[in-house]
Amino acid sequence: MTIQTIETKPIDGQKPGTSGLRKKTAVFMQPGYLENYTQAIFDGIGGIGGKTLVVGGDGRYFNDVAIATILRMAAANGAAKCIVGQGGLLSTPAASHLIRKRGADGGLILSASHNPGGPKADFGLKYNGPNGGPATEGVTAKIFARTEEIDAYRILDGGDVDLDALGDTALAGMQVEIVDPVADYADLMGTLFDFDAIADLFRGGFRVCFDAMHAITGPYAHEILENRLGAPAGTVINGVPSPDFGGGHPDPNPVWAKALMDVMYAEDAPDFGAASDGDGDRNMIVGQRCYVSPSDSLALLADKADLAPGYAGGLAGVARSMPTSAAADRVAEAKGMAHFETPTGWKFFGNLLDADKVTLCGEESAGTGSNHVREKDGLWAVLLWLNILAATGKSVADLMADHWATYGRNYYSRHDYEAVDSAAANDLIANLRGRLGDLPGQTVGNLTVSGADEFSYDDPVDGSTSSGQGIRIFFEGGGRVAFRLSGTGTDGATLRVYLEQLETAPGALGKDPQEALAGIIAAADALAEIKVRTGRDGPDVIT
Ligand code: VG1
Ligand code: CO
Repeated sequence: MTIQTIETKPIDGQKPGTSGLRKKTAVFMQPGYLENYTQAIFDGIGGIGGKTLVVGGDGRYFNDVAIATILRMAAANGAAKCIVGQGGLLSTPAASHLIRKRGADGGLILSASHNPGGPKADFGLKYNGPNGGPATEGVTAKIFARTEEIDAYRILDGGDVDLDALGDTALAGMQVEIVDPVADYADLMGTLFDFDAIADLFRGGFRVCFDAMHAITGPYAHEILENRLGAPAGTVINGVPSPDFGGGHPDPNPVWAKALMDVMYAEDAPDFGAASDGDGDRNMIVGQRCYVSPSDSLALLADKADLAPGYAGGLAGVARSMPTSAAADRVAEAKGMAHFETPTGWKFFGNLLDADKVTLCGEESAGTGSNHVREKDGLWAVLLWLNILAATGKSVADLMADHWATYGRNYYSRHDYEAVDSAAANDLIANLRGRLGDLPGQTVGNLTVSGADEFSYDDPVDGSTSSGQGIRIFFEGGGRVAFRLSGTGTDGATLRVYLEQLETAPGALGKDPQEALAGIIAAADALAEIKVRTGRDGPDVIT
């Protein structure tokens, strides 16, 4: 095998978004596309000579072929070692854990997360740093800059690694270690949670339905829930990862996980339901006829995490992304904990976690996690919920009712307008931006605007500023709407409209969120002219 230096030219549009580079699979499969981006990552992080990298993905179409290319490039660029999940598989949180556990210099995670997979769907690649977390904006800016000036990439002219064979092998001068993708992660979960108490819960007949959505969490959930905790076989459904996720959309929300919602709202529903996404970092929590919004889930976990052994000493603080509801803030304030509001994307939590300013983090998009890794973690959230259910003996519905009675309820919903014309979406945001100064004091329907701004984040740890992170409009009485454009989509623009209304009156805590938010929803449309500007009658997806 010899090292080849292949001449290349910059390819337009290789700019990482909210979480790495995501494109149509066919785009990623174009000659040189993956190679250019991979070389730009290696160059952008200052070269990989002598370094150790973790490599793995969610198993979607092109995962194995892409890993073979990445390994040949890593060897040609002088890496000392690659640690690869067997079969090329690693969930995003398991990859984060492996980077940290092995003291690796970073990792490459192949996934487009909740986006569908397959030859006609999406593929993605992201770089995580030595702390196990997604590259910070400073690093992604360097990677992007390299994509714009790249003139060559290095790759071995051959050499394949059997991704299925556990153990050590070599590729040219680079060591390759194929590891069990599940074992280390499952062991970590055992150190955080009271597995005996959860196993007792199962022995007592407590029934769970976990929908792996044909994606990466299948093997993890089988091992942890069924093998280690003793839940009956069949607890995990859709548990075998497939390259196109069974033709489905592996996004754990009431729309795309409707089959699970139907199970959980049936007469004979199990006690607890959950689902995870393509790469295993998201979670949906649903009790018997009781869907828990991700923002509420974060708040409840922040309130009760100390019931689990890993968090028995209490939490340093809690962070949420800007669009996430303020429910977690209310818990933090009541408990005297620090709380932070960051831009969308897990990369913004890394510094806060590294500096021990927070222990728990969450996003409204079904992401929750803690300082145990530097990614959000779907199964972790499920296990923390199970630990809390075991410790309290209460149902999900009772826990939520108690929570709202104590802290009030932040009614919440997100309305997504997908594949909108990009120019129209950008104009909508620009129009709002231009009017921010005039909005305070204006009335819309029976709501009065109390404040409006464009969210900008000053990182308290490294002093960096991230501006342009979404438009926020606040109303008197605890209402809010936020607008931003997705950074993970691959078709036109996706407009996300985040709607929230605080309610504290004891008799008004059990409403349907869409009804409770009707005034905010109408105000959002009136202020942003959503229907007129997008040409849509209503959102494509409501979560
Ligand atoms: C979305 C979510 C965001 C999440 C990101 C990556 O980003 O809104 O909260 O961090 O996906 O999650 P955007 O830019 O489309 O709104 V994952 O599970 O897709 O890696
Ligand atoms: Co994901």
